[in-house]
Amino acid sequence: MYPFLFLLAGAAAFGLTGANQTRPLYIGGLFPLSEEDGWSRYFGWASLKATERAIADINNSSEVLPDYEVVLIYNDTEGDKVTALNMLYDHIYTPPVKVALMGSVLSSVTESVGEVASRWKLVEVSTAGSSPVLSDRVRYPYIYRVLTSAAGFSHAEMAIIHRFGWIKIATLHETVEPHVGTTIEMQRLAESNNVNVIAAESFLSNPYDAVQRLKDKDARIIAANFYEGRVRKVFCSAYRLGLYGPRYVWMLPGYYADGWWKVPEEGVTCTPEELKKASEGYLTIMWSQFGREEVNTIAGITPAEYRRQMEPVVGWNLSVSGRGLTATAYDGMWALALGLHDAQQELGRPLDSFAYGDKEYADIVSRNVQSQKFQGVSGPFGFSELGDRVGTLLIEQNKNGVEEVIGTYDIDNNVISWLLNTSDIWYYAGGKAPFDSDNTETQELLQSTPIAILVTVWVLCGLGTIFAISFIAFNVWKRQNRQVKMSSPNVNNLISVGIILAYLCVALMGVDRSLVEDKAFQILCTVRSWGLALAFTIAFGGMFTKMWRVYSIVIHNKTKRKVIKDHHLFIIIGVLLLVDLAILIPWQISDPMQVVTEKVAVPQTDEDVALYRKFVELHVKCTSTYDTIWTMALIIYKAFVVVFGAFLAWSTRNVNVPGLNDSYYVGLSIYNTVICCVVVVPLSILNVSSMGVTYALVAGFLLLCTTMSLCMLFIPKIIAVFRKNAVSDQVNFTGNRVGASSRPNPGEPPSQQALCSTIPTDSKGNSSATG
Ligand SMILES: *[C@@H]1O[C@H](CO)[C@@H](O)[C@H](O)[C@H]1NC(C)=O
Ligand SMILES: *[C@@H]1O[C@H](CO)[C@@H](O)[C@H](O)[C@H]1NC(C)=O
Ligand SMILES: *[C@@H]1O[C@H](CO)[C@@H](O)[C@H](O)[C@H]1NC(C)=O
Ligand SMILES: *[C@@H]1O[C@H](CO)[C@@H](O)[C@H](O)[C@H]1NC(C)=O
Ligand SMILES: *[C@@H]1O[C@H](CO)[C@@H](O)[C@H](O)[C@H]1NC(C)=O
Ligand SMILES: CC(=O)N[C@H]1CO[C@H](CO)[C@@H](O)[C@@H]1O
Repeated sequence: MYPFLFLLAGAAAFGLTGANQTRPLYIGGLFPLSEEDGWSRYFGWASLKATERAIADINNSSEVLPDYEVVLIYNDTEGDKVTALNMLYDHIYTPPVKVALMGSVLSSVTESVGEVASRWKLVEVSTAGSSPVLSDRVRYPYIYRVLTSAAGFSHAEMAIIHRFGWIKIATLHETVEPHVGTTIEMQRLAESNNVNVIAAESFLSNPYDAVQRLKDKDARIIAANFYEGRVRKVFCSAYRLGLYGPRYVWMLPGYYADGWWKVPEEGVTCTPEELKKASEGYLTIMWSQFGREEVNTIAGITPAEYRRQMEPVVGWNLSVSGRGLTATAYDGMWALALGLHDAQQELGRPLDSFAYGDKEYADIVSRNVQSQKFQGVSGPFGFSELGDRVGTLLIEQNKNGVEEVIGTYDIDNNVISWLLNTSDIWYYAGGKAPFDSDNTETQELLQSTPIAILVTVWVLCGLGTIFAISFIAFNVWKRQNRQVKMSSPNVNNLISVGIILAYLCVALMGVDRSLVEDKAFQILCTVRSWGLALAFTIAFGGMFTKMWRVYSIVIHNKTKRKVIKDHHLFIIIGVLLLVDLAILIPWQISDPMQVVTEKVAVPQTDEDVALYRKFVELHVKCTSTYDTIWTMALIIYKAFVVVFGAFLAWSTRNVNVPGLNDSYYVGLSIYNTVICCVVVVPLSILNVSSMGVTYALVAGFLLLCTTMSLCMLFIPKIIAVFRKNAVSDQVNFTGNRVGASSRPNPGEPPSQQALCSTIPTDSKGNSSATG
C-alpha cells in the first residue's frame, strides 16, 4: 500500500516542487519539561525523546511521507494550562504553520489545549491525557491519545469487581481530571451492573476526612483515583484509620512511580514502613506501555530492542512493565505520520497546504489517523472512534512494595486474562477474596454445663440423698435408743429432709437450656428458686431452733422453767417458712421468672478475623424484672437467721446440755453454714468464668457444706449409739464439770418434755457461771 501511495504522492510532490526533494511538514509540540511538582516532566521528557526518535525514523523511511520532512517545533508547557495555552498561541501566531500538534501530555492541560486547538482545526495526538472528558467528540473532535481513556480503568475495575462477585463498592477521588471523569464512569458502570456504590468520597488535597467517611460507611472495596502527589497522604490516612489489610481491596490507577512509599513528603506523618504496610496488596490498572510480544514493530525492531535503544536517550531504565510514555509517544507520532501520509490521496493537495481553520484538511487527516492500526512498540496500536487508544490494560498488584503484573484486561472484549491463579491475588487475605461488606458470620455458642460435671454432681447428690435417707432410717430404726430419743429425732429428720431438698436443688441447678426447652426451663427455674429457699429454711431452721432451745434453757434457767417441746420448734420452723413464702409468693405472682438469653461477644482472635467469624456466647438464665430486689430480700432474711443462729451457737458454745446432746455439733453445723454462705453467695452472683466452672464451684461448695452438716449431726450420734454410751447427765458450764444430781435412770430415759423441764432445774444452782 505504501509503495503505491509513495508513487502517487511522490509524483505529485515532484510535479509541484520540481527539483526539490522534500518539503518540511511542521508539527507543533507541547511538553511539560520543567513542571514544578516533579513527576510530569519525566513524562514530558520521555514523550519528547520518543517523538524525536519517531520523526527521525519517519524521515529516514522511504515509504512514509517521502516528499516531506517532518519537523518538530516544541515548547515547554511547564505542566500548566495557562502556559500551555500561551505556547499554543505562540505556535499558531508564529510561522511556520503547524499541520498538527503532538503532546500536551497532562489531562488538565490537554483539555484546555485540545478545546482551543479544535477551533483552529488542528489535529492533536496527545501522548497521554487519559481524562474521560477527552472522549467527548463534540468538544474534542480532533484529539487522539495514545493511552486509553482512564474510563477504561473503571471498566477493568468493574471486570474485577464482577469477577469476585462484589456488589458493594466505594469510590474515592481527587477532585481533578482525569479522576473525576474516571470516577463518574465507575459510578455509571456500577449502576448498569447492579453494583451498589455505598460511599463516593472526594478530596482536594487532604484525604483524611474522606477516608474517615469511607471507614464510617464500612467500605471494603475501594476504587480510588488520584495522582501520585496524594498517594502517600491517602495511604497514611488508611494506615491511621486501619483501612487496610485482609478485609480491604484498594484499586488504583497504576501510574505511581515504583517505591513511591519511600519518598519523604511534608505533611505525611507515616514512616515508609507504615505506608508499605498500608499499601500491601493494592491492585492497580495500568496502560500496557510496552509491547509484551517480541515481534517486529513499526520501528523495525522489537519492543525490547526499542527499550534497550531508548534507555540512554531518556536516561533511565525501561522495563516491560515500566512507566513513562517512551513507547506510546513513539507509536503516537507514527500514527500521526501515517495518518497524514494516508490523507494525501483523499486530500488531493499537498500536506503543507494547511491553513488554520481548514476543516476539510483536519477532517480528512483526523479520519486517517483514527483508522491506523499497526504493531507498535507499545503493543498493538489503534484508536477507538472516540479517539482513545484501544489495546490492553495491565492489572498489577503491589507486593512487598513492588508492583507486579498479575493480569491483562482487553478493553474491546471486556475480558481479563489472569497471569496467576486468582486465589494468589488474595495472598494478603488468606487466599480468599475479601467480602464487600461485613460478612463476619456470627456463631452462637449456647453456654452449658459440661455433661461430666453435671453427672459428677448428680452422682454426688444421689449419694448425699441416700446418706440423708439412711440417717432418717437410722433415726426411725433406733427411735427407742436414748441417744436418738434425746436428740429430738423429729427435728433431725426435718433437717435431713431439708438437706435432701437441697441436694435435689443442687442437682437441678445443673440442668440448663441445652437439656430442656424454654418452657420446662422456666418451670425448673421457679422450682429451684423455691426449693433452695425452702430447703435452707427447713434444714437451717432445724439447727437454728435446736440451738435456740439450748440457748433458752441456759439463759432463762434462772428465772423460769421453760418447756420447749418439739412442736414448738416446728412452729418456729413454720414461722420461718411463712416468712419465706411471704417473699416467694408475691415474687411469683407479681414478677414471675422469665427465661432470658444474654449474648456475650467473645473477642475475635486473629484466626477468627481470617475466617470471617465471631462468636457470641448465649447465656440462658432465669431472671425477673426485680430479681435483684427479691433475691436480696431472701438473702437478707436468711443472713439474719444465719447470723442469729451463729450468735446462739457462739453464746452456748461451752454448754453441754446432756439431754440435748448434739448441741455442740449443731453449733459446728451452723458455723459451717455461715462459712458456706459467705463463700457460695458471692460465688454464684459473680460469674467467675464459664458456666461449668461456676456450677462446679457452687455445687461443690453446697454439697460439701450440706454433707458436712449432715455428718456433723448424725455421725457422732451413730458412733454414740453403737458404743452404747450412756447419756451423760452432766451439765458442763464453761468447760468445768459440775455436779449432776438428778441423772435420770439410764433404763428409763426421760421424755423430751421431762428433759427440757428438768435440766434447767438441775443446773439451776450452777447457772451463775453463765448468768
Ligand atoms: C526545498 O524547498 C524548500 C522550500 O520549499 C527550501 O527551503 C529548501 O531549501 C529546498 N531544499 C532543497 C534541497 O532544495
Ligand atoms: C535510515 O534508513 C536506512 C535504511 O533504510 C538505515 O540504513 C539508516 O541507518 C537509517 N538512518 C537513521 C539515522 O536511522
Ligand atoms: C517556542 O519554541 C520556539 C522554538 O524553540 C521558540 O522560538 C519560541 O520562542 C518558543 N515560544 C515561547 C513562548 O517560549
Ligand atoms: C538500570 O539497570 C542496570 C542493570 O539492569 C542497573 O545496574 C542500573 O543501576 C539501573 N539504573 C537505574 C537508574 O535504575
Ligand atoms: C489454584 O490454586 C489452588 C490452591 O492452591 C489449587 O487448588 C488450584 O488447582 C489452582 N488452580 C490453578 C489453575 O492453578
Ligand atoms: C532523511 C531525513 O530527512 N532525515 C531527517 C529527519 O528528521 C530529522 C529531525 O527532524 C533530521 O535530523 C533527519 O536528518
